Amino acid sequence: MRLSRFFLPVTKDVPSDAAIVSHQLMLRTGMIRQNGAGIYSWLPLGFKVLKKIEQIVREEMDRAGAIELLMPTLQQADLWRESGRYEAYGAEMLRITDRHDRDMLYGPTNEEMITDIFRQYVKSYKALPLNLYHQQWKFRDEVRPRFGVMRGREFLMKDAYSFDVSEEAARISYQKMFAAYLNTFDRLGVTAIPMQADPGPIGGDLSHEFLILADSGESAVFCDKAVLDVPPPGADFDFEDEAALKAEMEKRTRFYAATDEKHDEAAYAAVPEDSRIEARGIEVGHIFYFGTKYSEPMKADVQTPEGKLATIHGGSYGIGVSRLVGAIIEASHDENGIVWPASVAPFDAGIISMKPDAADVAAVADEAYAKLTAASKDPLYDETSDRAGAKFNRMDLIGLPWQITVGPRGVKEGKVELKHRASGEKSDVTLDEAIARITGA
Ligand code: 5CA
Repeated sequence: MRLSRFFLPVTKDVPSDAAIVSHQLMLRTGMIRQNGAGIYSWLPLGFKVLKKIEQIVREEMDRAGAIELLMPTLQQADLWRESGRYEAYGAEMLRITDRHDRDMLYGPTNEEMITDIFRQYVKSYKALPLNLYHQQWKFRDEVRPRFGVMRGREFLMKDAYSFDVSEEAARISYQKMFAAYLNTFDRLGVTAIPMQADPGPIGGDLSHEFLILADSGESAVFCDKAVLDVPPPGADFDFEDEAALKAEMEKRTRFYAATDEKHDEAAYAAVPEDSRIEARGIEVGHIFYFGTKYSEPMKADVQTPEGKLATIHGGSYGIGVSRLVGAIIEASHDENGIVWPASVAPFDAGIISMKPDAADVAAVADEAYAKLTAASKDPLYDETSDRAGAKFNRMDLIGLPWQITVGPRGVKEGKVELKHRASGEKSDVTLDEAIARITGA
C-alpha cells in the first residue's frame, strides 16, 4: 500500500479521557475513531489488526475441532425468558422493541441462541462432542466504558459453545479450549496466564480467565512466576489425545495463579517468595463449564447409547478479540509508539523513501515495494513529500516490525538502511539482504 493512497489519519490530538497508553496510541495512529461512549469505528489501520487477530483465533479454534458459524447480533427476548436470564441480566443488556412491539435485545453473549440451534437439530449422542463458535459483535451497556476498545460497549468477541453427553466428556471439551487458548495467545505474541476465576453471570463451577500482565490491567493478580516458563502446547499438539489434554491443564494449574476475586492468601503463602508476582492483568479470555444450566431449562437433550434421554453438559469459551488489540499494545510499546508482534502487525514492513522526487531513490524504493509484494509481504510505502523526521516518527509510531529507509547517499553505495523496530537495531545492507531478513529467507 502506498501511504499517499492509504487512509491513515495520524494525529497529535488525544482527548484527556484517553487514560491509558493503548487508547492514546490507537487514537494517535488513526486506528479507531470514537463514535459514542464505548462505541468505535475501526479505521483501516486498526481494522487490519482486528482481522489478523480474528484469523489467528479462527485457525486455532478450527485446529482444536471447533466449527465456525455466525449468529445475529439481535436476539429475541423470549429465548432469554426460557433460561431465566432476561430479567437477571439487568441494566447491562440493551433492550430493543421492534415495530410489532416484540421485545428484542442486542446480544451480550449467545448461550441461549446456540442452545436453541442445538436442540432443533441434534437428537443423538452420536453427533457429540460438538463445539460451535462465532466471532460477532456484542453489546454490553457498561456503566463505565473506558480505556478505549478494552472496555467498550460494542465489542467483538469470539464465543465458542461445547455440547457433551456427560460431565466427564464436557471436561475434555473444556481442556481442548484451554490448550487452544494457550496456542492462540502465543501466536498473537502475548503471554496470557490462565487463572482460577469467578464464573459470574455465565454461571457454572469451573472457570478460568486468561490474563495478560500490564500495569493498566483492571484486575489485581497473584501468581507463581514459574507458570510463565511452561511452553504452549504447540502447533503439532494432538487435541484427540486425552492424556495430553489433561497434562496441559495440570502443568499450569499446579502453580498458584488467581485474580483478586479468587485470591487465597494461605495458598499464596506456599509460593516461594522470590517466585511471587503481584501485578495487574487484562482479561483477554474466559472459559466456563456450566453443566446443564442452559440445557435443562431449554430442554436440550440427546438419546444416549442406552436409548435414554440425557440433558447435555455445556461450556462456553470467550476471547475478547477487539479488546486484544488494546491489550497487545499495552504489552508491546515503547516511548516512540507501538511495537507490533509480527503476527498481528497491520503491515509487515514500512518503506521510507527519503527523496521521492529523486529518480534513483524512487527507483530503489519502488523496487523494495515490488520485491516485498512479490514475496507475499504487505508493505506500507511512504513516498510522501513529508519531512524526514516526520516520516521516521510516524513509522515508529505505527510500529511495523521492519523499516527499510532509502536515501540518496545509500543508493549511491548500493545500500538501504534496515531497522528492526523491536530492538531498534539498524544496519546498512543491500536491498536483497534487507528483503531476505524481512522474509526470513
Ligand atoms: N459467554 C461467555 C463466554 S463465550 C462470556 O461472555 N464470557 S465473558 O463475559 O467473560 O466475555 C468474554 C471475553 O470478552 C472477556 O474475557 C473479555 O476479553 C471480553 N469482553 C468482555 N466484556 C468486554 C467489553 N466491555 N469490552 C471489550 N471486551 C470485553
